[in-house]
Formats: sequence, C-alpha cells, structure tokens
Amino acid sequence: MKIKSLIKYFRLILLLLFSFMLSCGGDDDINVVIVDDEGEIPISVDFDITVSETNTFEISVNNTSTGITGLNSYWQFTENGESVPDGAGPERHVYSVSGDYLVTLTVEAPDGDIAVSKTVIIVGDDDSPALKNAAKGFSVGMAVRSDRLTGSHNAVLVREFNSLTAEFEMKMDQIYKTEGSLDFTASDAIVDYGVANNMDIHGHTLVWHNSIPVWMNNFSGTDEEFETLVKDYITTVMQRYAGKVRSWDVVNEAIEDGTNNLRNSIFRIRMGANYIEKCYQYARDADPNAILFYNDYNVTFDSGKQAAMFAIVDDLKSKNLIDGVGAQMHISYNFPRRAQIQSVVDGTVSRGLKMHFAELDIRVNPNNDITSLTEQRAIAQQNKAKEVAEIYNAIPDENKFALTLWGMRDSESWLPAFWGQPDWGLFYNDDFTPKKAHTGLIEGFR
Ligand code: 9MR
Repeated sequence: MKIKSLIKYFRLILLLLFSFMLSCGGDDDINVVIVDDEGEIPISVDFDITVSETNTFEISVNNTSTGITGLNSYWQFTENGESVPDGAGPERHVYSVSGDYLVTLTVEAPDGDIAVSKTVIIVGDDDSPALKNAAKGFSVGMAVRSDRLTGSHNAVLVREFNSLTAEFEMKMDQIYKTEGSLDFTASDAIVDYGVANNMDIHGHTLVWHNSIPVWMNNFSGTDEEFETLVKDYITTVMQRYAGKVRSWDVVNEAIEDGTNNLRNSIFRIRMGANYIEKCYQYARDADPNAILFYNDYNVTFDSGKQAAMFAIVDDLKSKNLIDGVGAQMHISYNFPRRAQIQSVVDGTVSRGLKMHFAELDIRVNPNNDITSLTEQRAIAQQNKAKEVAEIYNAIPDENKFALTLWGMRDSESWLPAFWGQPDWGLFYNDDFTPKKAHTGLIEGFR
C-alpha cells in the first residue's frame, strides 16, 4: 500500500471512530489523531466551565484542548445557539434566565469539526436577573401609563424596576386640560402606585412646548397673568407630590432643532427669554428637596445642540437652580457612537451634576430595511444596550442617578407610529419575556 492510501485508510478509521464517539453524546473530552504527511498530531478537545461567584448567571469557559494550534474554534452557549469565536483566554457569557444550557466547543479540524458539549445548570438569584438588582448605585426606571400598572405589567415593574416616569400623564396638556381646573386622576394613580411599591418617581415634565393645553396657547390675558398661571401650575403640581416625586424635568426640549436657539414657544413669547430661569426658580421654591433636571434629545452626537444645552445648564447652575441633566437616549443600534454618548456624560460630570440617561429606546430599523426583528439586529441591539449600560455604569457614583427605559414591550413603543415604519426598540417581547437587549443591559451593568 502506498503511503498516501495508508493515510486515507487511517483517516477513514479515525472518522468512523470519531462519529461513534459523537453519537454516544458523551460529555467527556474527545481525543482524535490526525495523520498527515508530517506524521501523527494528537488532538484532545476539552474545556472547563466556571460559574461566577458574584453573578450566578455568568459563566466563564476555558478551552483546555491540546494539539489544535492553527485550527479555528468557536463556542455556543446554548444548543444550536449563535457561534462565538474562541479568542485568547477564557470567554465569559451571561445568561438572562435560569435553566440547563448546553455549552459546546467546536474545533474545525481538517477531517471535520470536533465538538464537545457540557451542560451547565444556571440557578440565578431570581427567574430572570432584575435590572434594578444588576444596577448598583442608581435606579432603573420605566415609562408607564396609568392603565398599564396591573397584571403582567405590574409583575415586570415590581420585579425589575425601582423608578417610574409617566410617559404622558404628568404633562401639562393632561393635568391642565381645562382652564381653572387641574385633573390629577391619572397622575395620582401613577404616583400612588410608585409610592406603594417603594419606587422613585421622576416627574416628567412641567414645561414642554409639545404639551401645552389648547386654552393656554390661546390665553387672552396679559403676559403677567400668563406667568402667574405657569408659576401656580408648577407650584401646585410640585407641592402635591412633594416627598413622593423625587425629581422633575422642569423644562423639556427648549432648544430648537437646526438653529440651536431657544424655541419660540408660548412660554418664551409670554415670559421672556429668561423664562427657563423663572420656571426653575418656581420649581426650587415649590419643593426645595426635589432634584431638578433639564432634559433634551440629540445632545450626544449633535455637538452644537449639546453646547447650547450646557449653556442653559451653566446659567441655571450659577444660580443653584439645577441638579442634573437628562440626556434622552432615543438612539439606534448603530448610532450614535460610544464616544458621542460619552461626551454628554463628561460634560455633565465635569459640572458636578447628576446624569439621567432618560427615555432609552434603541431603534433596530432606522433605515426600514427589515420587516421583522432578525436575530442579527436583536444582537446588534443587545450590543448597543450593553454599551449604553457600560457607559452609565462607569459614571462616578456621586453623578449617577437613573437610567430610564421608554416603555416596556415593543408593541407599546411610540417609535413605529412616530417614524411611520416598524421597529422593535424596547426591551421586552409582546409576551413580556426579556429580549436580548435586556441581557445587554444586564451585561453592561455588571
Ligand atoms: O412616548 C410619549 C408618547 O406616548 C406621548 O404621546 C408623547 C406626547 O405626550 O410623548 C412621548 O414621549 C416624549 C417625551 O415626553 C419627551 N421626549 C420625546 C418623547 C417621544 O416623543
């Protein structure tokens, strides 16, 4: 027999032997000998799994195979799950729910893949790691509606969140629908729920150009009377909830897109260019214990808008009228960049103010190129969520405040209606199970 046929013969035997071992489904390591012109190269494929002592959802896997130099290998942390390249050193993975998981290491050997699987049993502190427990030193908030505080909404809220923001029912056009009469029905329901469940409540928002009651826009009284209306409104609302609502967005989104000037809202027209300062003064006086925020969007990547915001903030800070900055995180899976998000954190921290990552949602379909949430986009969303959480986590403790998600389930998000195209920007599926993006937050918090 020629030497080449001998090698082929050996290979066939080894392949059969290997197939037999695989079909046994054994959890032990696999030893294979590859024969080539250079001679015999023994391969042993095996790995260790360690469950983290500090996070029972986290494992670390270490490839202890021998004879695989130069061969590609990859991990799968669930059966038929996504392939993760096996880089240098141990690889970590965080599960989001308790369960038995098949972990597989596959080595791409010349005669075919060699795979070894082991089962790891994950017993988490809870059925699913709660966001509020993973976040250390700050609250995790959820935007809520008064009719979404029961059933599964309630279950998720109490398990995962320690802060609430009303998505719309604490805005002026809701509370002050009719001249001369304030309606606190919905806002009371939200505040009472938060208090009963020991949650922080972030008040959103007292003065916003997009939530002006129709009658106020048409108000026929004098400017002085208008100003008194605004002052009385801020005072009454804040005093009603003093000791219950810990923080407020006093003025929301005052900067005009494009020009970065102050929007010419009815507040500016009636109360003057210093209307912002006036509103923060009313707020400070109404509840001196409330933490006061300025909140706006696109202040990460739009450096002009960011500068305009910090100019407003600096002026308020010089008068001791502001305590924190809310950067609305209406972002996409691929934008803005990490450094752009970091820039608004740096500006806030350098001013000694609290940072609120407000209104987080992560669009996965900004270019309208998918018709359902693909695995790939879900993973991209998870990675962006992890990045946002990591950036937040790294903020000095004294500047940390809260990270707030702008809605629970994808079907409840404002995004599809606003953009006129499908999207899946939130953190829970329609059956209330956490999405990969939720895992991303947990990963970033730890
Ligand atoms: O998501 C909110 C939506 O349900 C409301 O109809 C809308 C008007 O009250 O406000 C949306 O939330 C906005 C937030 O209050 C301020 N930043 C932009 C948010 C999305 O429009």
